[in-house]
This record gives sequence, structure tokens and C-alpha cells, in this order.
Amino acid sequence: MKCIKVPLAATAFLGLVAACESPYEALELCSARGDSAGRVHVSCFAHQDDTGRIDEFVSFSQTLEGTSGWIDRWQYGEALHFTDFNADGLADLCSARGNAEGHVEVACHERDSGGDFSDKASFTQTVTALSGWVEDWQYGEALHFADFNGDERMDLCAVKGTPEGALEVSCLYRDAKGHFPDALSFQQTLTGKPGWVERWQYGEALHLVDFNADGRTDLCGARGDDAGQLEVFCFLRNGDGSLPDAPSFQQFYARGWSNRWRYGEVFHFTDINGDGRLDLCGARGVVSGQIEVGCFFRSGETSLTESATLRQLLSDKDMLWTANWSYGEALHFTR
Ligand SMILES: [Ca+2]
Ligand SMILES: [Ca+2]
Ligand SMILES: [Ca+2]
Ligand SMILES: [Ca+2]
Repeated sequence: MKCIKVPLAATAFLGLVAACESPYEALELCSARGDSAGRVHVSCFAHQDDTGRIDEFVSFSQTLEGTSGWIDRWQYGEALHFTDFNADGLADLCSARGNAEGHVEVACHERDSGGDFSDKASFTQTVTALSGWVEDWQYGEALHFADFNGDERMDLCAVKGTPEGALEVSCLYRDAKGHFPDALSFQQTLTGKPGWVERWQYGEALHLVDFNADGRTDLCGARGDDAGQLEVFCFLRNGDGSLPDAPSFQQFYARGWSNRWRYGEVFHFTDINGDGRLDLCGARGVVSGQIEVGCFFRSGETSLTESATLRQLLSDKDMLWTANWSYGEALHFTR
């Protein structure tokens, strides 16, 4: 939070820009997860200067009293995302999860210029255009906040496997008042990379990011294949906004991504070294209760470095990162 602790007279967004000396400083590694009382606990590590490293100790933590029900499997934070929902330049904390009727409940806690999240949700909506989000679907692994139509308002998208193993992409574009519409704004089924069945269906390996920085949000994945190789691929959006039916590229990296690791919950696409190109970073718990971070830097138009660099161990003394926590579902890189 180095950038935004500076007292500001201007708006939060202008202040953020003015107070940041380098693009690295705005990036944080944050976790959001339920605590034993069902509240949401947030911890963040600040990204250091241009050495590209992340501060070893927690720089920000907050427990949101105005949340409840984040216990048992909810605790793992699969439904929580850091996203700039109100477009003021600061990442807010939003959740998207199924309710008892199978519709999706969205709730957002805005972040202020001092770094705190609002204790109670500042935006809530039940999205009735989505249905069937019950049982395992309820946990929201297949739901993403992204500006899919490029109008600078964050939208809600779902990317999930169909019964046939194809990928179904659905989006709801927010209107001028910031609300989600009553019907889907976009839907496309991709058949050129099948096999999204059983647990793959939940799309833990998938992300909506602008990989090639052309202003259009793409669909990218990072996951272990049958041989334990790390497979990275993107469907780069076409000029008309549609997705190609098959990935625009697929590449294979280091081995060892087998068993539950293969589902890719630890991975995120983020520009960790501030060169304007998205890198691939993993963040996960290790046996000692620490967090391990490793990043594959972007080395070309589509390629990444062969092995992970920027390997670091971080310490969050209030939180253990062992057992199920080690899969990193609660961890996010955010700007
Ligand atoms: Ca915001
Ligand atoms: Ca939008
Ligand atoms: Ca793109
Ligand atoms: Ca980069």
C-alpha cells in the first residue's frame, strides 16, 4: 500500500497515480478468505520496487465485520475476487456465488484511498439471468469479473464445461447504472478444445485477461496435462468480439503439475515485472505455513520463460497456508 498511504487532496485515482513512483508499487498479492466466525479476512503483501520482489511480510490486513457465512468450503474464497468494480483505479473486493435458488449473488466492498475495504457491501445484486448455480457450482470457480465488451465497466462472465465437454462462455454486461441485465449479453460455445468434464468443468484453470494487450479481453488457461506438464493456452478474441473456436496458441512448460495441483487454482496472469505484458504467476501454501510465489515471465509474443523465476517465500504469521489452503484459491495478484 505504499502508493496510497500518502495523504491525498485529489480523487483517489489521481492520487494513486501521483503517489506511485513506479508501476510495480501498485501491485499487491492479496488473500481473501473466511475466518472461523464466517467473516472475510483480507491480507495483502505489497510489491516492492523495481527489483520485482514482493514484501516478505504482510503490509495490510483487515477483517470485514459486515460479512457472514464464509465458513466450511466457502472459507477457501473461490467466490471472492479483487476487481475494480466502481472503476476508480482501486481494486475492490467482490464475490459472486450461487444462492439457494441457483441464481448468482454479487456483492462488492469498495476499497478507499486509505486502502480499507468497506465493511458492508456497497453493491449487491441477485443476478437472475444466471440459474443452476447450486451444489458444487455454487462456489463460483467458473465466475469471473472482467470488462468483456471494453466499455470500462466490469462485467460478470461464466466459463464452464458443458455436458459434452465443450466450453460455454456467457457474459452479462453492466449497464450505465452499474447493474447487471435480466438476460445474457453474450454467449458462445467453444468446441475446439474439448474435455471440460468432471472437475475440469468448473474452470479453475481459466482466466479472462487481455493477454495480447489489444484492448479485448481474452480467455486463457494454465493447467497440468496428463503428463504433468504445465499447459498454457489462450483463445484471443477476434475483432468482432467473438472467440475463436480453438485456442490461438498452446505451449508446454515445466513438469510436476499432477494430482490436485493440475487444476491450476494457484495460477494467475498478471504483469509482475511491470513491462506491460502479462506474466504467469503461481502462489500457493507450503508445508511450513508460508506462501511460495513463482513467476514465468513473458519472453515473447506468446511465450513464457521455461522455468519459474522470482521464486520467493512470504510469511503471513496470522494465517496458516497448509493442507487445502496450499492450493491458493484464496490468493490473487491485484492492481
Ligand atoms: Ca474500485
Ligand atoms: Ca463492460
Ligand atoms: Ca486481447
Ligand atoms: Ca510482464
